[in-house]
Parts: sequence; structure tokens; C-alpha cells
Amino acid sequence: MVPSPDPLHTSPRGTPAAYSLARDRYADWGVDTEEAIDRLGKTPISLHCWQGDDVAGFENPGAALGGGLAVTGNHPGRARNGDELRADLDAALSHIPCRHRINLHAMYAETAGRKVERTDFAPVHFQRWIDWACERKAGLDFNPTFFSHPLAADGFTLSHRDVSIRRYWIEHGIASRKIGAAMGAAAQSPCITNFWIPDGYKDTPADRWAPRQWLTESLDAIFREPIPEEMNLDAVESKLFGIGSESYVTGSHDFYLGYAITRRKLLCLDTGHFHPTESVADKISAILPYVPALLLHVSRGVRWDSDHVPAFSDDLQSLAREALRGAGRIHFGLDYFDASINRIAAWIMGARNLLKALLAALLEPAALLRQAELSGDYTKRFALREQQHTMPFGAVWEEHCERRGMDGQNLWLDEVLRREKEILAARG
Ligand code: RNT
Ligand code: ZN
Repeated sequence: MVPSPDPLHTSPRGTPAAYSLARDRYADWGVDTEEAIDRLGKTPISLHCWQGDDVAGFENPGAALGGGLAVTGNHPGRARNGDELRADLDAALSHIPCRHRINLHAMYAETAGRKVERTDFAPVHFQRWIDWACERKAGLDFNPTFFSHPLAADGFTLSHRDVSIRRYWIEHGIASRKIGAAMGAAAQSPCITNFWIPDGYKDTPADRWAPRQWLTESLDAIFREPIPEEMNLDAVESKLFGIGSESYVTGSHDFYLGYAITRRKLLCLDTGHFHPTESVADKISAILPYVPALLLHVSRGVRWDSDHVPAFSDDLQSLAREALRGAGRIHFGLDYFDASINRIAAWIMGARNLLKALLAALLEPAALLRQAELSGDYTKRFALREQQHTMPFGAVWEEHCERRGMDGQNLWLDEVLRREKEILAARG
């Protein structure tokens, strides 16, 4: 292959020589790159379907996005139906090494053109997704959709003051867990059904207590029926604020922390849902001992927006380091929506950045670092950390990708841009 003059493409492939040098350098540090590559290959990431169509869903795709969420940008080629969305996901998956999962929202039900209430959603409405995922041996995760709906229009759902509205959403939650269970059974891997609601007030509430009491009751009602853990695991996700819920969010972090601990639920930490100076990485070792497992929604907050494509940042790298110490009780998912860049590239780069962060974490000289710390040698600990930055990490990443028939650089971008010209542009 002739190297491209494009500076994105520094060389057409990594060289085996680069990897073998890297392997030796890491071995000097007591780090086994083969073990790292092997472990990375066994770490699935749940790819959020909603990046492919700007969280539009199939019920009423022309409607405005609700729930205080916002997607900016209008890059051409948004997927308009299940077939397009699955084809785009396939395109993304073809550049993300190893096997991953797909995360669906209830609003992606396929009802053959019939209007079906969310309370009546059933596994049959997701059969095409289930068949598609099973063919690819991909696990499935699920989310009830508590937004973009007339009964969510005033910003409250499970904590609404009107009991009949709460009832509607409780029924949707109950239906969603059954769909999750069907997905878990079909994929032979538990489905994580994750509950996030937009509920909150723009302005200072008179009563902060009642909505939280209602939310507890609603969630308890949804979770009343036990479902085997091999099929479905329930998670709850907090948020700091949304557009229109700036002063009060019923499902705050503190609320769900208590809820998850007392009800033995998974806690979902979305990395965009905290104060900008808070470290989500630091929360993992504080919370994990008290909950059955954690789900991470990996995202990148920028100012008010919680949903940028994750970059290979220090934050992401510390998150990956801490998460790997969770010994399998951490589930990785992505959650962002960016329509200002190619949507498929957004999936690929977010997933690859998370994988890179995980690989970097697997390649850290953990034993040396701990030794330095335990002996009180903080100078050495700091020196080791700094040396990590100039270790030949890229050669190991490229090797990991190439073993799976993918490129570790940016050659995939050519194919994605070709698809944009040939397929996405025609969508209008
Ligand atoms: C919203 C939450 C939630 C959503 C998806 C669409 O702030 O992060 O997870 O992004 O459910
Ligand atoms: Zn999220």
C-alpha cells in the first residue's frame, strides 16, 4: 500500500518490529503486553444506538427531543429507520476491535407502522434488533425511554405529582424489564436495563421531598417482580441537571446512591453528570464495595453539555485505571450524541478512545507503582507515572487492532467518509 500524504496516515500499518520493541520495553517494567492485549479483547463496551440518529427514535422521528437533552449539529446522513441504524452500527463495529454490545432505548421499537403505547412495548417489537445482535454474537442492553413523549412534556415522569402519569411510566418500566429479560435470554448474557428519568424543576421547588418519595415508590413498584440475574440486571442513573431542570433533579446522585445500595441495584455513573471538577474515577472505589456492580456511561462533559465524544484524556485514562480494578463488576457503555461530526466516526472514536484508555491502564506498571507507594517513595511513584507518557503505547494498540484485522491508526476514516459520500448523502 502506498502511504497517503495525509498527515492522519503517518504509516500504512504498524510494523511488527515496533511491537516487539514495545513488548521488551514493557517487559522491563514487569508488564506483559500479551496479557494486556488478551484482557482488552475480553472487555466489551456497550455501544449506544442513539448516537446514530440524534436520539430521534422511530416513534415520531420528526418530534423535538425532550427530557432536557440536546443534540447540536446537522451532519448529513442521520439514520431514519432500523435498517439504516443497524447498517451504520455495522459500519462502526467493523472498525472497533473485538466483540461488543449494543445498547438500545425503548424508542427504537419497531412496530411495523402501528402506534403502540410505551406501556405495551414487548419483546416482539425488538425482535429485529435481537435477531441482528444474536447473528453478531453481540450482547444487548436496554433503556426505558422516559422522554420525547406527551406524558413527559412537563418534565416529570416517575416522580410526577399526578398518580395516573406516574402509573403510565411505572407500566413502561415494568414492560422494559421484560424486554430486557428477553434480550438477555436470547443473547445468553444478562441485559442491563438502565433507568434514567429527566424529572426536575427549572426553578427552586417549594417541595424537594415529595417527588423523591414518589420516585422511590415508583421504582419499587417497577422492580417488584424478581427477574433472574442471568437475564436482566437493573441499573439506575443520576444526573446533575438538564435543560429545564437546573434547580432540582429528583434523581440526583445522592438519591440513587442510597437507592442502589438499599435495593441492591446497579448504579450507573455517567461521566458527564457530575460537577466539572468532580472525579468519577475516584468514586469507583468508594461506591463499588456497596453496590452489586457499576455501569459506566462514558461521555465527555464540556461546560453545560454532558454528551461530547470521549477524548483520550487524562480523565478517561484514570477512569479506565480505576474501573479495571473493579474486577469484572464494572460494565462499560458509551453515552453521547454529537451531530456536528460524522455520526459513525463519533461511535468509532468514542469506542476506540475508551479501548485505548483501557489498554493504557492494562499497561501501567501497577506492581512498581504500588511498591513505590507502599515504601513511601512518592518521588519514584511520580517519576514512573511521568515515564508512562513516553512509553511505546501506540505500537501495542496498533498490534491489538491488526491482530483483529483492523488498523490502529486513522485509515478507517477513509472508509467512513466514502460511506458518507455514497450512502449517507443519499438519505437527504
Ligand atoms: C441523559 C442520560 C441518559 C441518556 C440516554 C439517551 O442525560 O445520560 O443516559 O443519555 O438515555
Ligand atoms: Zn447517560
